[in-house]
Amino acid sequence: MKSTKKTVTVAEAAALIASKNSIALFAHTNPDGDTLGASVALAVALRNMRKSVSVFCDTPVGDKLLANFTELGEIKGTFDGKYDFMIAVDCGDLSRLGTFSPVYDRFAETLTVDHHGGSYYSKYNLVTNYASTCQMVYEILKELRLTIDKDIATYLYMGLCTDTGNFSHNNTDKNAFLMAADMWQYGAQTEKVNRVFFKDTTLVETQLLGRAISNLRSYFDGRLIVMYLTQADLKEFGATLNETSGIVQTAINVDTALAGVMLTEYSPNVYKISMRGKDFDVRNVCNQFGGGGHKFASGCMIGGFLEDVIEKIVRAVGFEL
Ligand SMILES: [Mn+2]
Repeated sequence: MKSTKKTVTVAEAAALIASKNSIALFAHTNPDGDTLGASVALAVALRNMRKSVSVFCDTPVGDKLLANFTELGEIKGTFDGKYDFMIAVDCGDLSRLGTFSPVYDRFAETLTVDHHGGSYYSKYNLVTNYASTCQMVYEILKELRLTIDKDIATYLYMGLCTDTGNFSHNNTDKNAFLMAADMWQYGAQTEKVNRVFFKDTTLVETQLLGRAISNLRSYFDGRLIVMYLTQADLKEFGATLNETSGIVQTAINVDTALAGVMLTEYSPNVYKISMRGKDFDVRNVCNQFGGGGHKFASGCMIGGFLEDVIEKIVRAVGFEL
């Protein structure tokens, strides 16, 4: 716990960063394109200022990302060395730093750069409600008058593009499009970022999607769409649980759907449930089963035989529709 916590402006954050020599950056646990893009862009740019910078994340970056974006390979999973300054990038609260939370919390000189409008857990807090943390890093780099090369632009674009859902979520505003234009001008590999984050799938992921679609059921005139995969399905394709993560989107994409539900058999007769809502509060439903999340993107675990679990969900959703 920091005894004094203060809010800082972009200019103040930039001045703080400029005054330090060795800096540790922390991406959040289970990293997304924004935390990775923002921290690596900041690291590369600050090294051009002759600063010593390391990036830490408690979760390994996936092979697909590493193969396409080589600088992500520099991210370290264990803490090392001494630093003058620590920055938490895209972390709405201290727990988002995962296993690095204690080391960060014990250190005096810390700065949050985040857009979730969350808690103030650092000594200095640069917190906005921007669409992405990469937009905040862009402002810091401009303040420091650092050159933005094509790699930095690619990483900044990565977070902008992923946190706006490829410029489709309702957080996509004029500033997001203007920054995209700037990144394109600096040489960002926009097509590659789009392909890796929004198009590429593995063969197994596509096979699982096909099976889940053939298992699709519609209830309440299509207002609830349920899809599922059993352990036998996963085994048949030699798949792991995290290869099923995007499938729920197919359920909620049905135009009539207010709720989309994906059940994956996590262990025998235990189902991991992902729910998405359109103007329908799925968190409320997941809460009833001890889960939670966001209002329109939530999850829970339910034990039982497949048909019983589906029936429980249909009843709980039907009650709220
Ligand atoms: Mn973010």
